[in-house]
Amino acid sequence: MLSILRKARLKDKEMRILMLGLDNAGKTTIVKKIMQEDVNTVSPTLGFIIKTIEFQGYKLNIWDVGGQKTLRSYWRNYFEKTDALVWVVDATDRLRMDDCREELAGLLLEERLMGASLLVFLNKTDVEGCMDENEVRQGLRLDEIKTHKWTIFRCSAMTGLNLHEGLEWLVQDAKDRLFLY
Ligand SMILES: Nc1nc2c(ncn2[C@@H]2O[C@H](COP(=O)(O)OP(=O)(O)OP(=O)(O)O)[C@@H](O)[C@H]2O)c(=O)[nH]1
Ligand SMILES: [Mg+2]
Repeated sequence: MLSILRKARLKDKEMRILMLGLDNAGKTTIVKKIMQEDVNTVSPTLGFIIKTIEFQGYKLNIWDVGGQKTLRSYWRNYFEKTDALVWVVDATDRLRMDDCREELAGLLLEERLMGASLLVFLNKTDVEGCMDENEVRQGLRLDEIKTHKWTIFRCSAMTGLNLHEGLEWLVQDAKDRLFLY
């Protein structure tokens, strides 16, 4: 039933994208960059922000939710109807890799996120000495994920590197799914 509803929405070329990750990962900055807004005026998100963009004929509703530890228990309020999960990782934050992996693992167990594809954005890769894809792939144990279709893109909300490529993957994934079930 859920998959039928999801498919109907995808047919209408509309997607609901849930953007999560630890605080300070750069979620809001990524959304701002995509919207071509000023990226130098972000502050921590205390609730959530929804932004809608037209991308390659699709209407993408992006839900950007605050990631501070005290706010994470509210994440579950946003799971419903999610087509894709964007997990944003701070490539300079080696110290919180375990925290990052555990939070992601928890999300992947959520029944309401079962049909969602997973895009991991490895953000802040403009910073020298940051982690690369392989390090994070291992750190998050991405290769063990069998329940969700996933990919990882290194990106930068500052330079805009790979942000469009990431969205492109999401839209292509939505198109593929129209033929799948
Ligand atoms: N160098 C660099 N800094 C970044 C990048 N993206 C975000 N930042 C910085 O990281 C900090 C946190 O960015 P936010 O976008 O507020 O992070 P967030 O994930 O939305 O944080 P919460 O709302 O608390 O969950 C800010 O100081 C940004 O300027 C990036 O790609 N490169
Ligand atoms: Mg934010």
